[in-house]
Amino acid sequence: MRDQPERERALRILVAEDDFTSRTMLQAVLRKWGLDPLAVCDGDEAWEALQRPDAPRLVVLDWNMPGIDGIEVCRRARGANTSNPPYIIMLTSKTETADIVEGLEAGANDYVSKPYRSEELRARIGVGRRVVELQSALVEAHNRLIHEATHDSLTGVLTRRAVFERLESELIRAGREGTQVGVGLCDLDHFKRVNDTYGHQVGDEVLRGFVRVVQESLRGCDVIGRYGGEEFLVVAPLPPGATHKDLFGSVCERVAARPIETRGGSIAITVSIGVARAAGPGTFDAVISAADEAVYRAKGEGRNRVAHAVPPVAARRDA
Ligand code: GH3
Ligand code: MG
Ligand code: MG
Ligand code: MG
Repeated sequence: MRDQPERERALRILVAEDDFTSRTMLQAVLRKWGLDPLAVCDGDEAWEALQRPDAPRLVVLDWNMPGIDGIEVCRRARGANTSNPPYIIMLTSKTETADIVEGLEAGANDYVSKPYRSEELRARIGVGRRVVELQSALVEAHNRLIHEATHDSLTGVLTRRAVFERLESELIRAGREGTQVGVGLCDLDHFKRVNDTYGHQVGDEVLRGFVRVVQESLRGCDVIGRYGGEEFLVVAPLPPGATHKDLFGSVCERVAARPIETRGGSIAITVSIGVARAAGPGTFDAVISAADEAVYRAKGEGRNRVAHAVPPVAARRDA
């Protein structure tokens, strides 16, 4: 059941109605229309159901109920900060214009008076269904675009811009918390030779494989992004008193020990890593240049190694 596509599954709909007979009849009719009703008999239960991660997106809501009333449920649902708000149809015996206005102003999307005509309720639920489906599609497209804008299409790691933003915020946080952030600039050794020997496509496979191997060494709080070409930037927050020797040392060793399997065969690679530490706002440019200089040193000293910039970059007083 869980794997069934959304479209084929009966759409779930929350029915909040305290009157037993009305609730039972409504459930029966909703089922007949191919919906999957979840029935509750008071406002508190309705609000609780709406807060669940798998909350129904369509709601038929009575006004007068024990506990919080339907109007309050609407207000709370509208006040909640969610990208997927429910579509709420108030179904109530209150028929005055002032009631309708109050219901809509509290956040209901639609208002149907009791006794309702079944075909009208069905049509209004159809409208709600279209709105909910459109909204889901928009949220999905939005999330996909955000992912595409922040992730490198070849390797799946963060883009240069996204990893820079992460570094900037980690530096500010470290300054506030009195900790440090390490950056490891990882530059594949003699990568041009891989392309020259095996071709660009195999080179691409090697870049993807390299990222997978690096990710095995990273902790949950570390991130990796593509700095450019065959260069990657790891941002690694440091707890007080700790160093990055273990982290970047293990990245370097693991890369050297794990040839990448490609369509051109198994390709052994190595990486040179320049590591620098900093904390506080205003240290961004300096920490990147310090890591850059350290990579240069690692290359000069024979590649396949980690070089550390010392001392840590100090925060600018004016920042
Ligand atoms: P060094 O050890 O000094 O870093 O040598 P290197 O060959 O790695 O450095 P160099 O800067 O000379 O070459 C980097 C190569 O990386 C050249 C470029 O074609 C290749 N490259 C950059 N981006 C990509 C990519 O997306 N895919 C592939 N296949 N190759 C890339
Ligand atoms: Mg009631
Ligand atoms: Mg390079
Ligand atoms: Mg290189």
